[in-house]
Amino acid sequence: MEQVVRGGPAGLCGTAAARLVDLDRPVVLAVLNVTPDSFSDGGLWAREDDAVLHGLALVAAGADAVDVGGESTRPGAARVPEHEELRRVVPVVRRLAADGVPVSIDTTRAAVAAAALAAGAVVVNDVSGGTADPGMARVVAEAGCPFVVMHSRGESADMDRHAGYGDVVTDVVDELRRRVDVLVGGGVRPDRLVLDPGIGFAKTASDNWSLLGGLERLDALGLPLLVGVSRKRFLGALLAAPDGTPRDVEHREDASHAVAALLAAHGVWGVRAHTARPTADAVRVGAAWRRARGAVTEQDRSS
Ligand code: PMM
Repeated sequence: MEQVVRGGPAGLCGTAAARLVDLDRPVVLAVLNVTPDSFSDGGLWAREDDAVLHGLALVAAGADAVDVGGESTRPGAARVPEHEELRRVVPVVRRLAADGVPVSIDTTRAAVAAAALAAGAVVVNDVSGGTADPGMARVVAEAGCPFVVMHSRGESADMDRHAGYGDVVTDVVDELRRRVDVLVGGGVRPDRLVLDPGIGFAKTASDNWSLLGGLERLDALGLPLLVGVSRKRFLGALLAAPDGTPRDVEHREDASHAVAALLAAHGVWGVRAHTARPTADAVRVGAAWRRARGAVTEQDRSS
């Protein structure tokens, strides 16, 4: 029978992280933005206690890990100073990790990644794929932790200007391959890497769909994939009203869950999402679909 989930990254040590390996479905990485201005949950969890309670609630509802971010990456967002990002995320990471929650830190700064790892985070998720801070490779190499290398171009403030591709899948695959080479050259073990096509980052809606339709070509890079589509603009555009008004962020959930199921049916390693229970249900459906399809293919082969 086909494998349901492509092997995840190595280096997930400790009891909290042990929950992320050997699942029969993709990992659900739940978003916890400790920011006043993220595009869908900005301001909701900006207070430390609220953020911790929400993180625990996400895990209780079926998330496998929580991705804590202290800097909005929404297109056009301005950067926050490093000391402010540290102030936002470190106490939340520490308290969630102390409660046994596997925590991923969503940052492009090496110093924030290092502080979060010291506070108990077990994964580093960098939307710049290690390009924003030359110190990032060393931090993740020394920690030996899994590193999510997301594809993007430019910074949040100007990324929309960079959405120009020949063939978007070819370009993203090539750019990710180059990132992997640089990171491995910088001492990061290849088996620690997870790749992410960066849906919505320097990409048009049509680019995003091309990437989702072309995941096999990303699989060819031979590394586990994480994909985040939850509540993103391209879903708002897909679900637009007849007059062209995009569907508002709060009402993109069902579409987000539909894509999560399809991603699981494809066999990605992980899905990044704002909801826990419906996303966990969706990936279970997709994984069961994939198993059933594998079993049928197996029968066809042996008959
Ligand atoms: N998307 C956002 C932030 N961080 N990290 C990864 N690896 N992949 C993503 O698609 C991704 C990310 C933007 O969404 P948010 O503002 O809701 O967190």
